[in-house]
Amino acid sequence: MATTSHRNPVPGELDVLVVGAGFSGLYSVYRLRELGFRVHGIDAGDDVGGVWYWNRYPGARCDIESVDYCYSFSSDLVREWDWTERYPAQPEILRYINFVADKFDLRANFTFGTRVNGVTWNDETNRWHVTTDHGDRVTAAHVIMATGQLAVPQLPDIPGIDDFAGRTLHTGAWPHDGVDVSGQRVAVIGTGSSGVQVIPQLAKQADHLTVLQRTAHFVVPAKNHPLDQEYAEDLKSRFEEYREAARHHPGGTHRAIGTRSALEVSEEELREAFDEYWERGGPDILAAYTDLRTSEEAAERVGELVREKIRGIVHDPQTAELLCPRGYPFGSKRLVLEIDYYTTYNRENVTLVDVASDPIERIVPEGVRLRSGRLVELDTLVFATGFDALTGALFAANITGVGGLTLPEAWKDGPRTYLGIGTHRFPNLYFVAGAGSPSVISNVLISIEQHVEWITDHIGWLREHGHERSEVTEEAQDDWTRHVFETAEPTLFMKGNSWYVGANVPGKPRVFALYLGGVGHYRAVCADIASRGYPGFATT
Ligand code: FAD
Ligand code: N01
Repeated sequence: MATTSHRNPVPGELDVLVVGAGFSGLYSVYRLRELGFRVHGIDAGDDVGGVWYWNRYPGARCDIESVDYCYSFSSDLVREWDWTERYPAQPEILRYINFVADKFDLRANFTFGTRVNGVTWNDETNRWHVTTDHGDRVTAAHVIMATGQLAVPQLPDIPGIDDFAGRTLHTGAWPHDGVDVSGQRVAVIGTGSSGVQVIPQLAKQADHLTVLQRTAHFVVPAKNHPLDQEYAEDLKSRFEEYREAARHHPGGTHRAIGTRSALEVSEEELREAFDEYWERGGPDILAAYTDLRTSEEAAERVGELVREKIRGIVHDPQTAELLCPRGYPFGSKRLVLEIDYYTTYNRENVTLVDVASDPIERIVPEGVRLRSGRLVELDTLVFATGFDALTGALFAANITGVGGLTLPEAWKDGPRTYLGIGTHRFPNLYFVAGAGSPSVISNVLISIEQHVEWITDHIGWLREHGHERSEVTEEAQDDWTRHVFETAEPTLFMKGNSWYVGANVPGKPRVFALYLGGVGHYRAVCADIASRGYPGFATT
């Protein structure tokens, strides 16, 4: 493990600088080092892990199965690592990432505890000039922004947020030495994936937990369980074949894809299927019918079945009704997986407060004051309020391209990319698994490996062909951005006020910027472009 006391120096001259030491950054550095490039990575965190380094709140866990949420590039790695649970918890994923970093000696090529705060293109030298908050100055031919999708915690715009006399925490920046809330009055704001995971854990410890809910999310059981070792061994014995199938699947998973509309099945048949999915756990119901992502009527049929389940679990009818999601279609926000979430509301020490009907007016030294005048007195206030997704970390890095154009200026109406990989007027700059690509709509690990391999192959190709510069053309970018929009437009995603459309960040353009054309299709498009000498990139 790295420690803050030792900081690897950042080389002044590089072929490639990688920003980020999560799954994307680690694999980028590994691959470029294998290809013989002078490569170095920088991360603001004090060690590897990315999301799994920062999100240490109790209950943090993956919603993709462990056997899928892992690298596939090394058969030794696949053989040597054993997952213990169906859905791995944060400590296990972080152990896995550490295992990878140790196995491939990746820390030697990273500087931690360092934030990149300036990335500026020099059009005369065809180089990026990068600065950090430690005063480092780096010149790099290429920069890979492996800065994640959900790396910048977002605090709500509530007046008085700094006035609170107790402790405030954000799930995305959880203290490394843990938090003991025994005997305390605690509140959580936010009931998305993070809130749903942290609430049951805090309820077990706190004297009293108040959940301040603005919108109830659709939540289905994870049905997590210890991983059957025979099953895991069997997968390992045919892992490449198993993974290859996922690489060409629309979601980068092994989810069965239904061929019928949810509107054409009888009530009885729908219920039977729904109950089966509920018992099995996981988000696979989303793919069970052809139109759950496109028809509000179809989505509502399933949405109502979720509400029925909630009413069956939560004892207090008023609380149950408040927990029933309404006002947006099932599936239009990320479907949340739960462990003990709904049953937590049957505990005596948990209160659900509807801050949609009685909004939070201000945070005061004693706690949270609602518009009605009600004061929720607190010792600890937890924000599970999400992230400035996709563009947050990129904009914060102060990237300036050709002619002094900044990335926030270039993307003022939303991200504009070619393949999600690059953007016009920012040559030799690459994004991993972000806007314009399947990203978090897929099993991100599949998407990360594909992107890193494509980007590093491209950099290798440029070297082979004696090119110094690769810039996305405006035409290719316009076409791709239009295509991304066309895949999103018919879906229900635009109907949910979620981070998917930037709704959680004031002033962010309302754009669904992820590519919904399918992981397999996307992969084929990228491979085709590479095989044809990278049309859409002006290379010189
Ligand atoms: P990250 O892991 O976000 O790493 C980016 C790194 O870049 C961070 O360490 C950050 O410190 C660093 N960084 C950013 N800006 C700078 C800068 N300017 N200077 C220096 N360093 C910088 N995806 C799934 O597919 N399934 C899941 O179940 C799932 N669960 C998730 C749970 C949580 C709590 C969160 C927040 C996300 C989850 N995701 C999930 C999405 C997750 O983002 C990806 O799965 C994956 O971990 C992303 O890896 P990454 O390396 O691309 O980015
Ligand atoms: O954040 P979110 P998250 N007053 O944006 C509420 C991944 N992830 O951290 O819906 C009151 O989803 C907001 O309410 P509303 C996953 O991709 C995965 O939970 O805007 N409430 C909402 O309830 C996920 O989608 C996993 O009305 C306020 C919540 O805060 C993504 O990360 C685990 C408010 C934010 O929900 C983000 O999830 C964790 C206010 N002023 C994260 N402002 C797993 O894999 C915001 N809210 C399991």
